[in-house]
Amino acid sequence: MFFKRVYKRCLVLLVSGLFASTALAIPDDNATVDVVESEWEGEVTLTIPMILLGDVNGDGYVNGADIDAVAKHIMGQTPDVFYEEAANVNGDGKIDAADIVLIVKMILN
Ligand SMILES: [Ca+2]
Ligand SMILES: [Ca+2]
Repeated sequence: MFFKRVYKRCLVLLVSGLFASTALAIPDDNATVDVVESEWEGEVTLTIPMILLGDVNGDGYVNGADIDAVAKHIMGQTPDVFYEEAANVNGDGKIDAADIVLIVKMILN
């Protein structure tokens, strides 16, 4: 569900950048893209950024560095790279110790 939502949001944003005359719904689970008019023709290569839950620093791995980043975020510090959607592992809208617990479980499994 989470990946589907993120994927759709990224796709909608990319498509909206390609077509200037595109009518867009608000990107959410029910987002739709309607291309109203376009004179553009050609090939498109879409690079879809995917978010890996728990990979808070975006290096492709879930490990202690991600726990460190979440801990710093909770303590009010700003890590160099911090992906909030990846940090909110349980999807409750908050980034707190419960997410750290889940990241630890991901590492141990
Ligand atoms: Ca990481
Ligand atoms: Ca959370």
